[in-house]
Amino acid sequence: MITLTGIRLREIRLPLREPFQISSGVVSERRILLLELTDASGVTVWSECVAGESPNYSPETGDTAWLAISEWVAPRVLGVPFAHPGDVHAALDRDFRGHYMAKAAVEMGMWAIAAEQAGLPLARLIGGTRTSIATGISLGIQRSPAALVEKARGAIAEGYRKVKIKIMPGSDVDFVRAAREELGPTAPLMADANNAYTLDDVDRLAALDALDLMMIEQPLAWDDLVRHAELQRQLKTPVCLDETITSLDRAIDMHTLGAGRIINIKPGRVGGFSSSLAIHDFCQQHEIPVWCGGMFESGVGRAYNVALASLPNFTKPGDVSPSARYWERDVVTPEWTMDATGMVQVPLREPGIGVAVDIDRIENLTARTHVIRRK
Ligand code: OSB
Ligand code: MG
Repeated sequence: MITLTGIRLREIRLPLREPFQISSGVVSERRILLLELTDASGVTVWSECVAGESPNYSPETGDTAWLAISEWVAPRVLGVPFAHPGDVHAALDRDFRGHYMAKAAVEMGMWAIAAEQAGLPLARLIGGTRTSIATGISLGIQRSPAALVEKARGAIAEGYRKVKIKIMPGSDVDFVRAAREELGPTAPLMADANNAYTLDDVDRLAALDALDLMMIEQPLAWDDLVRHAELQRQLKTPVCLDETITSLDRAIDMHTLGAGRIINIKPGRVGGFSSSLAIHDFCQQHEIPVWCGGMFESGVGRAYNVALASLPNFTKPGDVSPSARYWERDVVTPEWTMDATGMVQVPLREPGIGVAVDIDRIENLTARTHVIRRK
């Protein structure tokens, strides 16, 4: 039984080692929302809300999530007994539209509480079978093709099993072609446009189609399925959807319409673990590969991504890079590391998420906190 007695919201500021540019914006310092959830059994867990600094990826931001958790999510769960964390999604879905990242932060924490109560690693509680997960890197838009080639070459030398190249009009075909030519025909390359194109750009996207990419992620609008289906009919490269897939129903729609052949699952984007598991299972039944996306999470959010990526149908490398790719120093111990073959270990030694927060460091980084108790 899970019965939350309190939620502490906290915003920390964590500077990235280098600014990260995608087609829709740039970020150099993360404003990260961390949660501490306390259960009536005495268990306290940490979770993370993946909403960004501005609404350029999804309509949510850390500020909207702060409001949504305080005003609408917390009152629905505080003091309410849940027999299973799988029941939380429905309670947060009923007559409550959107705010998936806000909901996910709480829902996922409740899975971690269940893991602690069951004495199981989170990965095993949710049915994960892997002991390590394959890792890729997401490279922001660079100044020049040469600068991109240098970064991509370094990433492959470090062991990364997938190199995702952010693209936008003006920084696309020449950049990706340079990487393909310099790194060779078998280098595991893909591109992510974060909605930078329309169907008027089919020629540009067709030029990418000739570069043997593993996939092209979310080329068209953030909430589009119909045009992606039209595009997929014209490309041999699989289209992978990210922004568009916010629920199991959207994953089914993608399959029905032929709008893509691969899904990037980010548990925050789809409202949490129940929804992620449902999408995972649907995709497994329909032979649609999935992989775990990233939102530049701290080591706390990363723990949930690693657990999720240990499920069997996560067959492509995830954007689940080690701590040092993002931060001078992470907020958890141990930090997340990757071996020379591009694998991250799934923590299986202890119950729960498998990392501890460095509370002194977090206190130093904290910009604001807010404690919510049952009214
Ligand atoms: O589109 O996958 C994306 C980061 C922020 C917002 C959107 C995206 C990303 C990434 C980062 O690609 C991946 C990572 O966390 O390493
Ligand atoms: Mg993406």
